[in-house]
Amino acid sequence: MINVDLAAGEQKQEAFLSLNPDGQVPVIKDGDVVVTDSNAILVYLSRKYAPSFLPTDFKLEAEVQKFLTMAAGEIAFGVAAARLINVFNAQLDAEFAQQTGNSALNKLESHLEGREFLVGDQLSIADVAIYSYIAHAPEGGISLEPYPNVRRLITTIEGQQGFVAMPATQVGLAA
Ligand SMILES: N[C@@H](CCC(=O)N[C@@H](CS)C(=O)NCC(=O)O)C(=O)O
Repeated sequence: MINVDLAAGEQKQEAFLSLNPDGQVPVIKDGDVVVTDSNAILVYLSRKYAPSFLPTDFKLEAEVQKFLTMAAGEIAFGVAAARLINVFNAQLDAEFAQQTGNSALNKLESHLEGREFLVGDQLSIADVAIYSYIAHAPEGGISLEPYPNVRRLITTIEGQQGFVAMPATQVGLAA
């Protein structure tokens, strides 16, 4: 694994741009194959190395896709944006981020009532896709206290064999 120093702008330098012209992490290189974008990476990795993480049943696969869209949409613009504002001082609309974040959490909370996982009866890339920003929502000032089903899913994911936590935020976290 190669860490990219975002604060120093390493992602906008030629070496990195040759892998991802968008100048954003994450990127994976698997042999000759380069894949950018977190959801694309999840699809690639599950198809190639962990097929049980992406069901082939049409209906379940469509369900998974719905949560990938949510991860790149409401979650990115909600809890993830709120964290960017709080931790990295990003110039984004804080009220919009809080509302969008809580709205997505409410949807997840209802969906998870009586379910262990987001899709079907086993872990899939839907759960992985929503995990990081949701688990770190409190860093954006969005409490997970009102969302017990969401907290249960986070605990389930963190209990999986091979789980690796995101490094603690190093910079600027408001006390
Ligand atoms: N849709 C992309 C978004 C990637 C993204 O926003 N990456 C952020 C870090 S989480 C980044 O590289 N920011 C640095 C920059 O844009 O310069 C994905 O899901 O991979």
